[in-house]
Amino acid sequence: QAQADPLRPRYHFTSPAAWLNDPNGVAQWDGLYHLFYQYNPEGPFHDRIHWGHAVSEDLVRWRDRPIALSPGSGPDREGCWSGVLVDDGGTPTIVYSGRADGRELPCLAVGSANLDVWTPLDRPVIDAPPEGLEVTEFRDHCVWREAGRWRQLIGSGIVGAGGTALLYESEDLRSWTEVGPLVVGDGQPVRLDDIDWTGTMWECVDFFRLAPGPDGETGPPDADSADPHLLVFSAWHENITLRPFIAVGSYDGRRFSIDRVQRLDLGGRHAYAPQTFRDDHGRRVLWSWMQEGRDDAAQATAGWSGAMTIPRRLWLDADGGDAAGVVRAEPVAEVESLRSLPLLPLPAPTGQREFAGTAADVEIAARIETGDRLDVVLFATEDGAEHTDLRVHRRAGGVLEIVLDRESSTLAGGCDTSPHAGEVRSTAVETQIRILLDASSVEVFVDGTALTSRVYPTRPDASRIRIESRGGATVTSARAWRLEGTEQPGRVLRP
Ligand code: DQQ
Repeated sequence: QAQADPLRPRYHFTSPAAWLNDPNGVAQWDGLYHLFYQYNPEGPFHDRIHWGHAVSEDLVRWRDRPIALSPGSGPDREGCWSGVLVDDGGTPTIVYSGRADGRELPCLAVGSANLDVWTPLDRPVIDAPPEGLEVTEFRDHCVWREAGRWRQLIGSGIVGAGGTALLYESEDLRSWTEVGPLVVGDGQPVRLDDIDWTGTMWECVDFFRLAPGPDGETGPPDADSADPHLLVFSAWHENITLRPFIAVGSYDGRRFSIDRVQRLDLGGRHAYAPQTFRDDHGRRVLWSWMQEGRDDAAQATAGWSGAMTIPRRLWLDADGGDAAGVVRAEPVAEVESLRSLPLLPLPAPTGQREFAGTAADVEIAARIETGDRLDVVLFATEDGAEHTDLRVHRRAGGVLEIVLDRESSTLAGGCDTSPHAGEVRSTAVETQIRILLDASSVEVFVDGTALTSRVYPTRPDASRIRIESRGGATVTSARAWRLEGTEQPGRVLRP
């Protein structure tokens, strides 16, 4: 049934069935890519969370592996929440957040050589959040080696102040000493003035260094390096505001001074809980969870919930018109290996380009001067009853803005049809627009600014894609391909 579902993404990673949320333990091990993820095999809802697992040679075609972690009888008996995979001198090791009696407990599991079989310790590696600090939450991990020791960040928040990441140190990954909050200001543990990115906690913190430039060197945090350090976090505000951010700044081995914070994805909760890793090509690769935007009843009927974004390469553009640089994202090049048929133009009014596709890769280059606008209409029916509208326009003052208007994206009730919008920081004369469509997902990249969303067209003919120039916007090139699915039939996975 799941395979016939027209809204189930075809070439994006989804769990075999039921529920998927955060990417976990993203890594390359002996050349093979590993994706672990928050998984509930019992149904399409968040409950007792396991770790699902899949492997890939190329980041886009995946094979399921057995469930890696299941709630046990110890500190993870209520769930195995998000965490990371580290190489402990050749031994695969997972650091994750166990839950027991409503408490959040940092846990550790040791893996077999092929990363299929995991043995958790029967006790947490940290018993409680730091004393003397009133924390809101305490979970999710970033672990690296620095100056001959292990270091770890745990996502947290300080009551009355906002989200933070708590820094710890260890010799052996099993016993940890607190160093303090990584982000500090104004004499407060953490003082952040904009609730929009502060939240009440930072989930899924991820910290690394990245040199400026399209091929900038990247690696774990290193206080001896003068390269910019980047902190990825998902601002959580009592479960209401859920948005991923990335902060650029400097790191002195104890503290991170933020120069600038930017939204990591203009789609907010639809590209949540991002995690990155450095792969063997030296790329900083990012995954996020494409959360659903339809109600629980629709997810229950579908039998599945959640997908991963296409992995993205991050780079730091020092020329983005901002001293601290602009973090850019683009789909990894491997996605091009899924391209099959070029999508051919359909008859359309003059000045428009129209074709059909619901699993597609669209590349547009355009000149958009002040006051001009380029529209790309997606998932449109012939009669216009359903359509999702991407608008890229240059406002007075030269600022380029993207809007994804979902108001008419579906005739179904219970779907989130609010718009997404934001600015693109770019000085490029020609704007590069890339769109990846997949059944119910839309990923847009405008000069490296990402906007991820979900839409739920109901009509079988909601497959038209139309490029329309408004004002003097000129399309200099437009190409599109169908992308082949990678779904494996009959995937069933249970503990
Ligand atoms: N999801 C996990 C948590 C994390 C949250 C639980 C982010 O570890 O904080 O499934 O979506």
